[in-house]
Amino acid sequence: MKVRAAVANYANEPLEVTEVDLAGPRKGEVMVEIRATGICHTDAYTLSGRDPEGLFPAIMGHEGAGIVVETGPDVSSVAKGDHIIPLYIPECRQCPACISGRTNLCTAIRETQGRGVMPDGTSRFSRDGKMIHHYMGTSTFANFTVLPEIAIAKVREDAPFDKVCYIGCGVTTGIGAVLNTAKVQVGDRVVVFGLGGIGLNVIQGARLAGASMIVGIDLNPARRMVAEKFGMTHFVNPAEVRSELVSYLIDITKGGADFSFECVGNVNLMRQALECCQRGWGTCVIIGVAAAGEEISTRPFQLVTGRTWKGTAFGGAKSRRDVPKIVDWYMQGRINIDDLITHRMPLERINDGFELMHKGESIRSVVIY
Ligand code: NAD
Ligand code: AHE
Ligand code: ZN
Repeated sequence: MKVRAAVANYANEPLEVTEVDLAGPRKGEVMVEIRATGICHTDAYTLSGRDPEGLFPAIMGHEGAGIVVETGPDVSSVAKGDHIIPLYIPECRQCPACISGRTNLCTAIRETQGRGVMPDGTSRFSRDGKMIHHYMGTSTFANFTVLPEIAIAKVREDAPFDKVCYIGCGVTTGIGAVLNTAKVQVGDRVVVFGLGGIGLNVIQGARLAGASMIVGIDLNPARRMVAEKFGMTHFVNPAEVRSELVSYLIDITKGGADFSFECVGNVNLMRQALECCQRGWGTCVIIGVAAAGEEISTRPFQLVTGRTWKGTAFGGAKSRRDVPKIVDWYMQGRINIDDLITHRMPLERINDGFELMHKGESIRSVVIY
């Protein structure tokens, strides 16, 4: 069938909004009508050409919400009409990673996902007979997409698509990093580098966890007000700090952070985020994605003296289990998504969404189909 999509033809070029062909779901697959999708910085990263797994042409997007329109053979966990959120980290519940109980990084389809194809090695998207790659197994920048059944979370039907799409990446990543990966405790001191679509969700996660001090760091002064609304207690603009940033942070946290979070993707900040942690036990959680070739470094003494560096993908969330729960939290008013969605646009204006992100004017832009 013909569907409308924003195609990434080449790195560093605007997406082309056009009609493409989408083949129906095969065994274990589901066709979904995407109703809304957020634009995450990771989409911009891959479009920049710096992602070693970036393939072109591709249909990007990984923060969607929609409705099941057709199921392929052997699909049993979802049915036509179900409201769903696509999952770029699936949960097969059978692979060694899933059954380990130690990680959310399901390995069932990771290899084919990275090659931009469905688990059987082929693509459902094409144009003029030439294949177009899937992206992160989700391709939500199309009004219809095909997903493996294990990459779908069924959610309640009263949840608005244009808000809960953000749970498909940013909300879960930020809140999950605090609750699942760091396990922040009541009274902890938290430092957050980068107050964008992810960092502001880390802030709201830290407030949920009962952190006593939440320091937010951003070069963009406009982030201060919204971050305060989400629970930030102290704002730091590195451009205005007269002393060395790490010493300044250790000073204001009275010894260092119990937990710090890097939400930018900048390896220099990753080092600062580790080094501002409390001697003896402080943990730095890396969320930001840096390109292949980038490396993090620190004096090993930083680790010898009890600091820990760790990372998280999708906030450590077990996707099919946890995403419906986070949708419930939103519907119960326990978390705020509405104030982070600053811009809405039709697919035809998706390139404006990327521009707003690069200019620091948006927190999340959401494309409404
Ligand atoms: P964003 O563009 O919305 O936010 C980035 C923020 O960092 C902006 O507010 C910007 O002003 C700030 N910033 C930039 N340089 C800075 C500096 N030197 N010092 C302080 N602040 C600075 O991006 P986002 O959508 O929040 O994504 C953030 C990062 O998280 C990206 O690298 C993205 O790829 C990554 N990410 C990772 C996961 C994961 O599962 N690990 C999930 C989603 C996104
Ligand atoms: N292809 C990229 C991978 C970047 C990456 O780490 N992605 C995160 C999700 S970011 C969502 O906005 C992730 O899920 N990582 C786990 C995984 O298996 O990829 C690169 O840089 O190589
Ligand atoms: Zn994302």
